[in-house]
Amino acid sequence: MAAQTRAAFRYEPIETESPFARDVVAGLTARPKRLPPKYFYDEAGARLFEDITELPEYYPTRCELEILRERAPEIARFFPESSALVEFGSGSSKKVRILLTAAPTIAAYVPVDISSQMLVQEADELRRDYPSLKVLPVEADFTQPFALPAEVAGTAHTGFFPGSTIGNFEPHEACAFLRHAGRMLGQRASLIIGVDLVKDPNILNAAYDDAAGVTAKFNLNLLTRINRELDGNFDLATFSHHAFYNSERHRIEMHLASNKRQKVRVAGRMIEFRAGETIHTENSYKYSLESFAALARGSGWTPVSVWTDAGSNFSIHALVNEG
Ligand code: AVJ
Repeated sequence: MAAQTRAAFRYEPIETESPFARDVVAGLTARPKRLPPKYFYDEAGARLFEDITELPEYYPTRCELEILRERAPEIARFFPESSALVEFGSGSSKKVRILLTAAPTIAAYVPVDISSQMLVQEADELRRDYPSLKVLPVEADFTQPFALPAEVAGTAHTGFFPGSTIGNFEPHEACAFLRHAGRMLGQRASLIIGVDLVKDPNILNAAYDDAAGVTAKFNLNLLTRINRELDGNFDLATFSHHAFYNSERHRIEMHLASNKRQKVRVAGRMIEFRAGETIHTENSYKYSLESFAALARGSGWTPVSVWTDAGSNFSIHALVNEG
């Protein structure tokens, strides 16, 4: 087909495309097909995630907020005088506000997020509400190396990585991230990190396949984003959200399953789907208190405190970087 040949040549070679285009083409031409979960968070996706955090089935955010409210004074002891708090994947600032209020020792707050809209808006609101706090947002993909603002170079740093976002990494990637964070935050730095816990699979399955279908919309929004940004022609009505707990691997898996055999255009390539074939869009690893402490130790950190909510659904660990 002449039109299709022309279209294929119009596209840039894969090396010169955006990271999003490169990752999507690589993931959809791999077997099994996969897409990195960091791309969920365009403007619509970031909003859908905020809706997820309010679902009755999605316990992690509520449980983590419970721990933060209950334990803020104990957590605040990990923030040295005049220090900088660096938050990985800041999103909405609801959680960090609890810490900022409990710890006036924090002089600067460095939110790092891939979603620029939310980053700028939340930064403005924080400057209004905490007038003596330096708010220094960094728009970056924290799974890749990035630089901290020069303004905080001379000060002590504490990391804050809430939400169990660490669960999106494969265990070996989580280890690499923790090592990288340790180097960036410096010797003697602490890291306050939220980690979702292994539990009854029924509770886990419900949390990622809610009755209102918000998680399904969040998952499918990735295809809408590809259609818009990479000239895709995914028909969302022909894909369904699948989420289930993989108990051997201690992780929730999210997939998008093609309901039929079909071809889809993405960034000038044709991607073929078998009936029932899935795109693996997310893993959300669950840990025990011990398994996470062991991962932290193996990544150069020393676990010093851990807190859970009353129902033992979720944990927050305090790790210290002893160099
Ligand atoms: C933001 C990675 C912590 O794994 O629970 C929620 C994302 N995906 N529902 C999680 C998510 C589907 C969330 N994290």
